[in-house]
Amino acid sequence: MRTKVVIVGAGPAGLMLGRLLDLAGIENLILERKSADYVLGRIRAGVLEQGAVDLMDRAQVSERLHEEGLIHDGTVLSFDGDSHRIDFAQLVGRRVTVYGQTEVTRDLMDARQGQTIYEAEDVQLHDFDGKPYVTWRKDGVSHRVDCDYIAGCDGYHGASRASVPQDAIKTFERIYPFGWLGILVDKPPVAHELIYAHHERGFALCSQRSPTRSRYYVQVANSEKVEDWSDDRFWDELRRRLDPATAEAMQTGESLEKSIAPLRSFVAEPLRFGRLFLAGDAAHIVPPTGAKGLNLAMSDVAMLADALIEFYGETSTAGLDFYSAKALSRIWKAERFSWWMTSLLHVFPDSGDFGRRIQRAEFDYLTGSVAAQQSLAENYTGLPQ
Ligand code: FAS
Ligand code: PHB
Repeated sequence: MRTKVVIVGAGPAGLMLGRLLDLAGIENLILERKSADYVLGRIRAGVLEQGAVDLMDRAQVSERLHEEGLIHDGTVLSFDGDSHRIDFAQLVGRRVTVYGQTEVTRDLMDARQGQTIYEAEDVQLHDFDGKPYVTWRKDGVSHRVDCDYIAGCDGYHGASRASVPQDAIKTFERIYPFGWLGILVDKPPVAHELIYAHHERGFALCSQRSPTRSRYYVQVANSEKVEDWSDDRFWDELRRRLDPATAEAMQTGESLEKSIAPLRSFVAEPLRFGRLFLAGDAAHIVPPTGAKGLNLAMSDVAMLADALIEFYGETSTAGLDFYSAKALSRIWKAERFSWWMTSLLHVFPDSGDFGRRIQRAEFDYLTGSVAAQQSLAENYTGLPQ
């Protein structure tokens, strides 16, 4: 078996890359460890930058996004009950679209033309410094595919980055002493736009998926277990972290999904190893505070697709040679913003009184400075590629 590009992972990064290569007539094969239903069952991101929306347009999979996506001109930051709206449209002339990652993944799955092999076990990458090939097992049968290039889109715990020799890769990591307990509920959102709230008990986020479906998060210690959080306990804790009017207005109900996500900042360098390229969460992780994870994955694969299209079209390797440096430049700016938003809005157990005063001063400076708000707005709505 042979193909041009093997993509490991059928999350949003792998599926988007596969779609862009399909449209360019570049043969590719996606290998995914889990079932399609399992991939769709993971509840994750919810906010798309304009760049990601434009990429969905380019991939010709944006019809439902434009019908169902919720365009937001701004967001609300709340700090110990003081609220301030950041008006993206007025500050930087850009906006974001609320559209769940599950829906992005579904749209890309439905449009997939190339072959995707789900429940591919023990995917292994071989000889990506020479003549690359990938092996896997399915239903007890071993398989091999030879290829020109491998795109590692298999997330933080995937096989691709793990296949790189330790002395060939450098990683940068910050693990936060807390995670996000998230709940999905079929109740109308408590507000028209997202609310990011800092409270002495911890961070809270009021997000949404549609006019009838909401997504909420509370910061919890890393030691917390989701089974210890009944729906009622979640709603009580969330209300305590919001201003009284919002807490009063919130409609609660039975959770459709409830899970705890750990928070970390992580970057691997470089992103190219011979004929293997890393993209998406395989290359980097951001704390979800800045809504960057999915959007970074989209911008990575847009760059990688352009580089592969250039190679197969003009036999130029310029895009491939420059992919790592170009992607990392944007990745590190998103890492900085995600770290900054997380530092501003979460309670850190070891920050002390001085640290808490600095957070309050950061919020007061932000809400009093148009320049600071413009900086937040241009980062949140997405920096140029
Ligand atoms: P993904 O992890 O989505 O996809 C990788 C795929 O590779 C998976 O389907 C996996 O099954 C597959 N895979 C793994 N190992 C494999 C192997 N050995 N062989 C074959 N396939 C393999 N971002 C936000 O912006 N907002 C959020 O609120 C948010 N919440 C998150 C919560 C959690 C628990 C996690 C883990 C991430 C969250 N993110 C959030 C970030 C998330 O949205 C990612 O940025 C996004 O899924 C990145 O997409 P991919 O790079 O495709 O990686
Ligand atoms: C979400 O809706 O899941 C979401 C929105 C914004 C974030 C993180 C998560 O910053």
